[in-house]
Amino acid sequence: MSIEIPAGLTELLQSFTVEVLRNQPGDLLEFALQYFTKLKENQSKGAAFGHERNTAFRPSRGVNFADEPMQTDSEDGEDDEDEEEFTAPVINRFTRRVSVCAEAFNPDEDDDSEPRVIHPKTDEQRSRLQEACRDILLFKSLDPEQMSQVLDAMFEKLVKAGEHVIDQGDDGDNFYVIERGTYDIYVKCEGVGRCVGTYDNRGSFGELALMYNTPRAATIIATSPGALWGLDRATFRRIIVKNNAKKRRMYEAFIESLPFLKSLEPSERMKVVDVIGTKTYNDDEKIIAQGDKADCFYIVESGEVRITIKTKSKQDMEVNGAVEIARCSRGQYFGELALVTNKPRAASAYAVGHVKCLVMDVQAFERLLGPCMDIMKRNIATYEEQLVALFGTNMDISDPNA
Ligand code: 1OR
Ligand code: 1OR
Repeated sequence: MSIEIPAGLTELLQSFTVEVLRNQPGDLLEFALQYFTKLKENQSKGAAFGHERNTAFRPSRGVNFADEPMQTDSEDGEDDEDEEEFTAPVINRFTRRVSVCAEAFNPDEDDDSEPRVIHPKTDEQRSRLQEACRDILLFKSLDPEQMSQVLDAMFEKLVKAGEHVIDQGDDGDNFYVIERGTYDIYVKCEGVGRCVGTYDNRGSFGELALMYNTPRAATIIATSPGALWGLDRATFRRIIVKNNAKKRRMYEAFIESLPFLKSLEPSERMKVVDVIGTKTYNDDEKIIAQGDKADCFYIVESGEVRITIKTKSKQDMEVNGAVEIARCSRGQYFGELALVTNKPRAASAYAVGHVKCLVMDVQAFERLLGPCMDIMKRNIATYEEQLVALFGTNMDISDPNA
């Protein structure tokens, strides 16, 4: 006996799933009720099928993302695709944004006929911009032509202390690279905003809403006068999101194979790939300096990394007052300790030969690797035992300068 799948069932459930992923509703049943009611209404009006454009479904207040009121009116009147609220989803086989998490980039969006965004800059501005973008992980795997288009499209934005650069729940307009200034990250939890992190004169934010077509996931408030470089949504999607599709193909299998990420769902592992950048180091180059403030987490892709620790007493095995305590090779990670303990780097890390690492910033580490924390903490607990085995004494590894 064969079971027949009714025509339209797959598309119906697929579109619904996409909207659930886009809106992340707290109450799934309520969301489903609204979604299908709206769909039925539009179908009765003859509008749902055969429509050319898939527009976003927006739930009404009460079941929206993170308890944040959705924007219900367009403040600036811009013609943005995501501002069409309460429009029923269009179900056809050309539906765009088929999966928000598994495939963020749709090649259909790679419209080379779109005019390039260019904000002219003085030489002085361009050199400041290049300096600010030097360590931006999302830009690390762009080719020179892509990077040059990104730099052309970026524009300077000065902010005052107290200014909200991004508000949680809004639609995403720009991605921002920090040139200077300090910023607080607030995330609403049961309606109450909580400061969950900060940016201190470096880094970037605002990529998530643009990558996944989701509302802004956090509020970013300047806590000092600052300067940012903005990159518009269209250019971000055309270049960065397209490049992420390539990154996924390159790193999917490797990330999949890492035992310490096994607690992550496949879609979460893909998000790890989306935010990582690659960095390469020459033989003996310093990757981490003991005692430094930490802002990154590393996974070795190729080569070997030597971990050393400064000691007070001179011993046979020491080189320049530092002793080798561990080596990390392909698939192993380092640099987690300072991020987990919120303390300075407990050891230094050096390249042995040519080394390539996948690098993640601290915000992404905290946002994405929560489920892997048990494994990492268990491993950290063994550091102390290994220390005792190595030196026959117990040292406080969390404060190397003590
Ligand atoms: P966006 O486009 O959603 C807000 O706009 C930005 O804040 C977001 O992109 C990130 O770039 C940035 N959770 C979500 N977004 C964060 C977080 C964050 N940190 C920075 N952003 N968490 C804090 C981790 C330190 C997780 C909180 C549960
Ligand atoms: P971090 O952020 O402190 C240095 O930057 C990294 O070296 C650290 O994270 C770990 O990922 C890695 N003690 C301290 N850090 C270690 C150790 C370690 N092994 C690797 N790292 N051990 C205790 C001895 C002092 C382990 C010795 C085998």
